[in-house]
Formats: sequence, structure tokens, C-alpha cells
Amino acid sequence: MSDLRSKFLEVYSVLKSELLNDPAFEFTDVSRQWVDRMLNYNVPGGKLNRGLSVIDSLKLLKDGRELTDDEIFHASALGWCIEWLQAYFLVLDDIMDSSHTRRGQPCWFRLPKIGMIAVNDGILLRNHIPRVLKKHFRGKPYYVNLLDLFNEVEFQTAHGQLIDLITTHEGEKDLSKYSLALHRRIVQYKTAYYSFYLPVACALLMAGEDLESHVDVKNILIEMGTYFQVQDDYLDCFGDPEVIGKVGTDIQDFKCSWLVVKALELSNEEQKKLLHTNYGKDDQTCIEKVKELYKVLDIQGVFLEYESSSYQKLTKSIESHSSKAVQAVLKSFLAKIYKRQK
Ligand code: DMA
Ligand code: MG
Ligand code: MG
Ligand code: MG
Repeated sequence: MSDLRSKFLEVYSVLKSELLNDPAFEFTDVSRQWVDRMLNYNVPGGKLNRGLSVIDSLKLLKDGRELTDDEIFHASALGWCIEWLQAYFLVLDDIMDSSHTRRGQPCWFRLPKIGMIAVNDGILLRNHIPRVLKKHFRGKPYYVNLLDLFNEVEFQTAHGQLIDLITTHEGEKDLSKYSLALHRRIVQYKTAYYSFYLPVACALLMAGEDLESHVDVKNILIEMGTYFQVQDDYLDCFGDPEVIGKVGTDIQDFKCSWLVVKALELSNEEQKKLLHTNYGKDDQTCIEKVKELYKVLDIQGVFLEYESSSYQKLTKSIESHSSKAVQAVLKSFLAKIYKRQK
């Protein structure tokens, strides 16, 4: 496994050096160094789960047989395209969410001399993806489907981000519109498609499958992605910043987080009032009051229950799938995220 990880990281160096020498732009030393530093800071520092799972999934789809070096390289390149897509969304997400830290370091836009140049860096990260795809996949029979897949998923994610952001001020901080249905809609679009469906869809395309005949797989992955984002919402408040590498901002950002939706469901009139007064204020006392209420309502216990019931439901739908290879792909995914602390 650590061998696979190091092979995967080697592919990062190859792709980066190709991008830094892309003949479509006349790099100067200064601009090349900028992009080099920007990539190292934003692309490879995460858990790499999404990227690595393209390789894992392809292997399982090939019934566990060893992949050739060429297959590993191509699956890794696609894995990195997903990591690039994620880096692009995160650089911009941190600006929009006014976050301070990410992956145990300051958010890119917080660094001296970076600031709003980070917006253009996000655009560069996004533009690197079709460059990589063109260089390494242009001759493949699934090239057009691959481009289409990345476009589609980016479209969905950007719209998920849109509704995540606009619900925070629609009707001026009105908590009464926050529901499980709204939360579900936000997280499916902003997280589930790119984090869960995309890696498996890449592996399916590489394995010669067509995506239209795998709608059932997609549905299970979207469910899994929803569960994953509920965990993200939970960790935003209850995770250890040292472990998750970021300090939460959902309460002060007035986010339609799973936690506040559950708290609203469980609150009496007085507790609802407390939420209305304190949720969405960038003030430590207000934030503490919200967290206090989450404790009183035992939101942590509610989450633990949600976690095990989601696990059971997901396992059941995975086991009802007709293909053992697909079952293995989905199970390995679920095992990676169940009860995660980061
Ligand atoms: C992030 O949602 C979604 C995308 C597409 C980046 P979020 O703001 O909850 O993520 P994080 O908690 O990592 O900032
Ligand atoms: Mg964020
Ligand atoms: Mg966000
Ligand atoms: Mg979050």
C-alpha cells in the first residue's frame, strides 16, 4: 500500500513537471516558480483518498489482478486530476468560507503576497486538468467520455457550492428554511459527485465500461458521499483541529450544516430562540453558546446513531449489487471512511 502511495506521488512529479514546461505558455523562471510552489502547497497535501481510489477501484474491477505499469500510471494520472479538481475547489472554498487553516497549514490565500491572486491560482488549477487529460488520454477510446465526465461533475460541484453559499443569506439568516432535504441537496452536489462518484466513474471508463449502465453504482456512491459530508459537518464542530487540519467555520458562517438541522429538529421554543440569536455570528461567545446547546441536545449521540444506521443501510445496498467486483469497490470505499476522525 505504501508502495502504491509512493508510485502515486511519483506520478505527481511527472505531471507537475509537464505542466511547468507546457509549451502553450512561455514560462519565465518567476512564473514557473510561482506555479511550482502553488501546486506543492495545494495539491498533494491531503489524504489522497480520492486519487488513490481510482487505482484501487480499477484493480478491483479487473478482479484483483495486478495492474500493468501503464495502467497504474494512467489510473494515477486520473487520480491526480481529481486531486487537482479538489485543490481548485478548496482554494476558492476557503476564501468564500473565510477559513484560516487547511491541511494543517494556513489557507493559501492567507499567505503574505498571495491574497486574491489565489482566485487566479484556483483557475489555473482547474485549467491544468484538461492539459493532463489531453496529454495522456487523447488517444484513448474513452477520451471524450472522460472530458464529459469531468465537465459534468465540475458543473454539479459548482452548483452545490452555489446553494451552500446562497442559503446562508437568503431571507437574511432565516433558520426556519434549514431542513434535512435542503442539506441533502447541498451536500450531494457540492461533495458527493466529485468525491465519490468521480473516482469510480474514472475507473469504470478505464475498464471499458459505459457509465449509463451503472446508475445503481452511482446512486450508492451518492449516498456514501452524503454520509461523508455529514461527517465533515460533524468534524467541523467536534473534530480535533490538530487531526483534521482545519478549524471549523460552519457556525459563524451560518451554514446549513447537518448539526444545526438536527439541533433545530430537537429544540424546544427557547432553544430555537437561542439558535436564532447566536447562529451565524462571528463572535466567540455566540459560537460557544451554539456548541453548548449541541451538547445539551446530545447531537454527538444523534450523530453516532446516524453513523451506524448509514453504515448498515449502505452495506445492505452494496450487498444487493449483482457484481462481486463492484461490491468490492464500494466496500473498500466505505471501509476507508467509516468512523473517520479526519
Ligand atoms: C466543501 O464543503 C465542498 C467543496 C466542493 C470544497 P466545506 O466548505 O464544508 O469543506 P471544508 O469543511 O473542507 O471547508
Ligand atoms: Mg469550507
Ligand atoms: Mg464551503
Ligand atoms: Mg466543512
